[in-house]
Amino acid sequence: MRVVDYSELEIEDVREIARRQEEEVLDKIDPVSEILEDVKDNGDLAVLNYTSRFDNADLDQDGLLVGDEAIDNAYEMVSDQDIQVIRRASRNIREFHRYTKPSTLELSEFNGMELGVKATPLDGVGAYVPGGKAAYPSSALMTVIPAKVAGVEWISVCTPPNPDGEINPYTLVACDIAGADVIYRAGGVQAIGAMAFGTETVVPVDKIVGPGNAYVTAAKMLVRGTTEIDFPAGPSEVLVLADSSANPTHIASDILAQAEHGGDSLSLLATTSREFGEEVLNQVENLIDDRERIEIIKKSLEKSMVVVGEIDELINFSNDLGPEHLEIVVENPLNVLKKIKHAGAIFVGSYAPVAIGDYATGCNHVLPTGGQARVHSGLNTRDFMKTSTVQVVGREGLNKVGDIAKRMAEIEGLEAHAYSIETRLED
Ligand code: HSO
Ligand code: ZN
Repeated sequence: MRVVDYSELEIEDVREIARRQEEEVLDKIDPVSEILEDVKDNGDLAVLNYTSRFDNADLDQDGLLVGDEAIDNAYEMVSDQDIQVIRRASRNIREFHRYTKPSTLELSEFNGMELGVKATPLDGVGAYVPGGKAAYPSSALMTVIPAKVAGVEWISVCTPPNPDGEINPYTLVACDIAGADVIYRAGGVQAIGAMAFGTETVVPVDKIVGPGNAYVTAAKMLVRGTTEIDFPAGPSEVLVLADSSANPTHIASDILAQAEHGGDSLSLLATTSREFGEEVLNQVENLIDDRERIEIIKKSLEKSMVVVGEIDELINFSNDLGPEHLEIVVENPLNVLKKIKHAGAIFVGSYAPVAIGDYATGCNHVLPTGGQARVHSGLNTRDFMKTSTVQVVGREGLNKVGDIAKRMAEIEGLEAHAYSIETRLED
């Protein structure tokens, strides 16, 4: 991990850090489009072929669908305590998402009219839950529960099988507790294609959400148009903004936690104190040997960086970056929080490691990465809803604004528009 002064950084360096995933995703466009075309043309057969090629799992057509028996078996394989933990996590996620859900219909008075918005859920949503070597039951909770809370009628999950053709039992239990209607054994590009175009087995959906690798992200971008997607959620990243009041061991533990996600994940520390930054690096060295995923961590830390600067410079750095996760561990965190413009999820205080939000606070962990937090919010109930405007207009409202509409219509040469107002004004 290198230590740099903020003043040495060019804005281009910062942009490059933020956009590190862009090129990786763009590189995949050609192979990914070929797979998508194949799935579109050949349905289940294509999905099964790619499942065999990429996941080393030989399924037959019936194997694409997870049946009740497989779910019952999964419950048998997971201890009662762990089922309770998943239930508790899901309760917190449900509560937070209920609390932040937009109200269904809200009307207010404007110029003698009643105006407002009516929010309605999407009909069908597909959640992509990464799998393969690692299992992410938490991502099943984070995608399915907000959809359920939003009122989506049909929620499917695609997740890749292991070489035995099975899905991790924790993921299955989490999908079931979250309320998924159907689970498919399919991963990668073929899963995204199947949910977008539909196959003999996989029902097409209106929107696909969830994190994935560069292939999955490229596929989501390519099916846009056929179906909606959430946002690019690629390799994970954290920016820790800390001063010397923070505990260096805690900060080092968060850097290591971030790094274990994958060789392509990114951990950055921005600090007002060079000594503190160096102490965090010492702690990383001390702690790294005891970590199980040390090889992945080492790979990820190659790109990591400590940036030293004044607090306002570091806030600018963060805003230029738009990190997926931002930790604020300084003496007056609320002053810093006020100035933060772009970040997927913000963790405030020394007892708020990213991992607490990954699993347990109830906030969502599916977040925009690669600088996308500059324009996107993290996954939330609004992603599963859209709004219609509602305009209740009576005589009073018409009298107040009718003349505007009539004259604007005349200016635009739309005589029939003007007439539709006039005939009412004269009533
Ligand atoms: N930090 C990841 C989510 C996750 N962490 C899942 C552990 N499991 C992206 O926000
Ligand atoms: Zn994580």
